[in-house]
Amino acid sequence: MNQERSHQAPLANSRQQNVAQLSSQKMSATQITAAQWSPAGRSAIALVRVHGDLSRLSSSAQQLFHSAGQVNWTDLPEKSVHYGHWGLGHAEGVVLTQIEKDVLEISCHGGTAAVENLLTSLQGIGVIVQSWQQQLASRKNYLVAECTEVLTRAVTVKSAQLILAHSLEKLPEFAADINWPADDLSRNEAIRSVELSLKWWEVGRRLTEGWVVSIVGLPNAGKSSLINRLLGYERSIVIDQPGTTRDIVRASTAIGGWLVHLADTAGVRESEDPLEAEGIQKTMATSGQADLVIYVVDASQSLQTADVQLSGQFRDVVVLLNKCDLPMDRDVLQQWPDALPISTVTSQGIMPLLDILARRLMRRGPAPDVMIPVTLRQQSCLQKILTALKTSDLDQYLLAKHELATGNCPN
Ligand SMILES: Nc1nc2c(ncn2[C@@H]2O[C@H](COP(=O)(O)OP(=O)(O)OP(=O)(O)O)[C@@H](O)[C@H]2O)c(=O)[nH]1
Ligand SMILES: [Mg+2]
Repeated sequence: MNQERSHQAPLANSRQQNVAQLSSQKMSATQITAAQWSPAGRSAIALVRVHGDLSRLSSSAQQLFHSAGQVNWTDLPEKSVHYGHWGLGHAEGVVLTQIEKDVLEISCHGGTAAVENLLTSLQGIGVIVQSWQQQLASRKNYLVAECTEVLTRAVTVKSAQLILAHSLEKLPEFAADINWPADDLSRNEAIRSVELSLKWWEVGRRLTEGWVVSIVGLPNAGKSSLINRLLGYERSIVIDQPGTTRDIVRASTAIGGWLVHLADTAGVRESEDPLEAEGIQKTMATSGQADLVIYVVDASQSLQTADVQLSGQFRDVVVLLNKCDLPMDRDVLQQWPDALPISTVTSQGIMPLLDILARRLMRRGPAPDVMIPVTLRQQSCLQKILTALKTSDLDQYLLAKHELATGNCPN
């Protein structure tokens, strides 16, 4: 395995194998494979896909499916649907759909046992059982399979739309075109296009990972009240006592159609209490790495030097003047004349805040022709293509394009 591939981002579910690992398991064209395409766990129905030329199975395989219409399941006509019973003994009611020549879908009861039985019986007649990602990768264009796998991890419609339009529909086409730019003009254009694409990697990786937004401020400013208001439920404890939140309280939501991981943190102050001090340390560490910090000021109190110092410490920060339902301090208003006044009690300012956050996370969408890398592997291949274009290295250009298209780095 090469360096790039060993740096692939981990997937949320251990059953979901990274497509990059799959190219090493090349299936021969004659092999027949089966995979569960519906999620594991409890459900009313499940779906197993069988890929390959079923007429190659031995004649004993025919006994596995007792069709109501007396058909032979290893030789079904394309686009036909058949009800019957699967297996010997206690037979399971199933529906077989021959989607296309070499693709058969078996719908069976959900849960673990029915699917296991089905897959075990298929294994018994020589079918190779795989994960759906393996099956997809061995059948489709490698890069298409990789982008499709990423697409399944998008949790918002907007993220899925970007992955579809800017990765799945752009990258395979770009990787397949191995023409070296004919002149300097087209080479410069290619360089610009790849450079632009690489800039979008920061967005590309967040389409599935999400953005981290940390809520920071002095004790009692209203940070926990704000996370609860943004989430729409009482995630964090709120009481009128400074130092309530100690550990970081995290929760995820969608803001403006983007996946956001909110972190409510411990109010920052000098503290003798080791537990609180530890919480404050965590606040600073988490917030230093966040994509965006929401800094909450209690505007009903007089101006605090600590607020001015602390709010200035973060790279990307949105300052909020909370408790605007109460009379606000004049010095506080003068200190942050452009800050958004909000109230977590009356919800004033919450909708404008959501708009501000959405715009800060994604200032503007990509132009229609931009390709967005969505895995570290894709980003690294594009980087190699860029270097090859800049150094006029045709061989490296072709190698990097080949690697992007196939997941294999030829030595
Ligand atoms: N009037 C008013 N009170 C608020 C508002 N937001 C929060 N509070 C009150 O302020 C107090 C502290 O709120 P929290 O949300 O616990 O504040 P915090 O910043 O999380 O405090 P720590 O966890 O101690 O750092 C509570 O009594 C809240 O009800 C607001 O917009 N207006
Ligand atoms: Mg709190």
